[in-house]
Amino acid sequence: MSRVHLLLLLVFYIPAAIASRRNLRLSPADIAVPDAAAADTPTTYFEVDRPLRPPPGSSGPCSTLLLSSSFGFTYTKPPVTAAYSPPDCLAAAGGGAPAISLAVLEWRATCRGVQFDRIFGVWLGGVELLRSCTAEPRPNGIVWSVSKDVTRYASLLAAGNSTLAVYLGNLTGVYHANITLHLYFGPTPARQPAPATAPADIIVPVSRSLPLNDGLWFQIQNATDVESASIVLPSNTYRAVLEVYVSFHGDDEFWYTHTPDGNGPFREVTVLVDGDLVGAVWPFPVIFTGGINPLLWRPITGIGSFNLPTYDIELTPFLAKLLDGKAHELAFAVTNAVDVWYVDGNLHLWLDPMTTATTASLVSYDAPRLAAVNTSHTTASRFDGLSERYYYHTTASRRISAAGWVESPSHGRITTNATQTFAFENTYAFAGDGSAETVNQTTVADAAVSATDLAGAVLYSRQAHHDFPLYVDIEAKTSPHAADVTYTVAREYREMAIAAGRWLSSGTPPRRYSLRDTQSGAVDVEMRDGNAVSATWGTRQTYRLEATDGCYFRNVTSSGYSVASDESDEVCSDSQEYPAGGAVIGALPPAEAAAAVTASADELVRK
Ligand SMILES: *[C@@H]1O[C@H](CO)[C@@H](O)[C@H](O)[C@H]1NC(C)=O
Ligand SMILES: *[C@@H]1O[C@H](CO)[C@@H](O)[C@H](O)[C@H]1NC(C)=O
Ligand SMILES: *[C@@H]1O[C@H](CO)[C@@H](O)[C@H](O)[C@H]1NC(C)=O
Ligand SMILES: *[C@@H]1O[C@H](CO)[C@@H](O)[C@H](O)[C@H]1NC(C)=O
Ligand SMILES: *[C@@H]1O[C@H](CO)[C@@H](O)[C@H](O)[C@H]1NC(C)=O
Ligand SMILES: *[C@@H]1O[C@H](CO)[C@@H](O)[C@H](O)[C@H]1NC(C)=O
Ligand SMILES: *[C@@H]1O[C@H](CO)[C@@H](O)[C@H](O)[C@H]1NC(C)=O
Ligand SMILES: CC(=O)N[C@H]1CO[C@H](CO)[C@@H](O)[C@@H]1O
Repeated sequence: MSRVHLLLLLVFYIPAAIASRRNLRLSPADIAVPDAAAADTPTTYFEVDRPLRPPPGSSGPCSTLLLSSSFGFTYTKPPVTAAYSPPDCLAAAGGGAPAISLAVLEWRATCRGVQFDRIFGVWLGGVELLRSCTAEPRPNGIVWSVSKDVTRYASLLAAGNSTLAVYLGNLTGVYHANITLHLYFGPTPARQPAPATAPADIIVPVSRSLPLNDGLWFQIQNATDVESASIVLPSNTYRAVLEVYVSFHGDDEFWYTHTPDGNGPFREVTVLVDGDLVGAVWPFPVIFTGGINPLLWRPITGIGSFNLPTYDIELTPFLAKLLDGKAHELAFAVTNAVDVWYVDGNLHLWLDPMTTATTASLVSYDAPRLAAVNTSHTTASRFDGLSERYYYHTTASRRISAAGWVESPSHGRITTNATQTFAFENTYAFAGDGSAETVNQTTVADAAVSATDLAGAVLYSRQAHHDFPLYVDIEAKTSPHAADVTYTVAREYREMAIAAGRWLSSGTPPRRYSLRDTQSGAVDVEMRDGNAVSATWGTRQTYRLEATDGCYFRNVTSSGYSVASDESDEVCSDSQEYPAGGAVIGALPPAEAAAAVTASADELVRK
């Protein structure tokens, strides 16, 4: 029996009792036939993202190759490392983090042959700089690159000698990769950065330390697994933000398809300080390059797959707990987790050089229990009187709110109030004969932070809204020796934020950021006698960013491996919505966000 046939049986025969897991992965061999008409030159894969532009008047780039390596035989081995020292041009530009106006980390790699997608991470001094997934190679090779804005790590890049570590566990092919740092320097003289809104003064890693095998991330294997690092904060800290990196693999790669007889489809990463919940991450469902059907991600890869999103949690209200000069446990857990989640974090800290110790107090803290509900039911004989349909509906919501003050000589007494609110809705349905399955999900995350002085004047405030609708549909039409399987995926990464306050340069309008990144794709696979004989596929992505620091629009469509249409510009049309002062507006309830995405998927399938 061929692998494809085995796969079809897995897809088509789904007894309800074990209905929690479906095979949403095809091996490279399963798509070898449709992929056989290979090009003679390497194919370029890409993720749609904004081009990175240095602020006007900047000089550079000054480019430094940090690491060049071939990743073969690397699975469960120690990460590849290289000694890092700040590039000479940084010292020439005045040294120190404030000289850097833009820092870009570029990963560029080639691979050929047959290889599953692999997750990898890049760390500098234990601080994660990039989490990414490799592209899946074709017989004649592929090439791809990722450029990430790493300006927020400026203090680390300038700090001194350190170790760069890259973990990429290869299984069958060799990846040749280069990592280059491009630095741009601000117009002279480097302006005095506004407190707390410029890159942090130091970054404390919340990850595993070298030497080790595997990545520096923690591996969270189940719902009771809690992984932590012991951290000590400088006692003159006046602001703390935890940046969290998250990816999900193995049995939880498609967590949104789990049914309540397994662990259900709801997941959240919780962050604990000495055992108390201080924040949460409700992640964007990144689909890796081998996910659902690998052809869907060629050549336009899935949103966030080459540059995984990270999530910020304001920890300033909790500084009272952390500023005693003693070690504290910063821990991660994943609600309902199944093996395995890779999670770690970077603690960004702002220090007051005028003192050796700030003082702080927690004013209020409110974190009601997670509200979560699963329901399920079965409907017999929908169209044909033969097939039963199983439906699962899950909702969840959470709020975490804390306020606290920090007093320091430079800034006086600052009261910070931080609130996170979340909502989640998932509908999962499948036909008992395996001929259809559908995921219709959305996650909404709102975060509000405000820092005020003793007189009540706003030093800094930020409201952010995230919306992650996801729709996946797999439909199979079978006859005795043939099958036609259609995979459809539609989703959106929506982010809106508005920031204001005295800590932003005075006189400038509030900083606004609005991104709508929508992707929909479909692949149609024709099977005969259990073998895939042909496949057609296409993807459309529209990316619309409007922000105070620049705009970008791109509309790209692919058909098979070719780009069918591609238009882009950097004109600001000011047509986006933003959260307005105080409250977040435009907060699409989960149901409406999911409906918007499924409407675009319907259009795609009909076409
Ligand atoms: C990496 O850099 C080396 C030296 O510049 C170059 O020969 C090689 O082609 C590069 N590899 C990739 C994957 O870009
Ligand atoms: C940092 O590394 C460079 C290059 O290896 C070396 O020349 C320099 O002495 C090191 N500096 C310190 C402070 O260790
Ligand atoms: C959960 O994972 C941890 C860490 O691997 C392990 O020690 C523990 O036994 C697991 N618990 C269950 C219930 O499987
Ligand atoms: C759904 O059911 C599972 C398994 O009983 C449970 O672990 C989970 O907490 C429930 N709720 C959600 C929202 O997933
Ligand atoms: C913090 O902000 C939340 C939401 O805006 C509000 O309900 C709460 O009263 C504030 N807490 C304090 C101590 O100001
Ligand atoms: C994107 O391009 C396609 C194909 O050219 C076109 O039909 C569609 O209207 C465009 N969408 C936007 C938002 O410009
Ligand atoms: C997806 O879910 C939303 C919210 O429950 C609903 O309005 C929409 O019709 C659903 N789409 C499909 C195709 O089921
Ligand atoms: C552990 C593992 O599978 N390593 C593979 C890495 O890539 C080389 C080259 O293809 C293989 O020979 C190794 O088996």
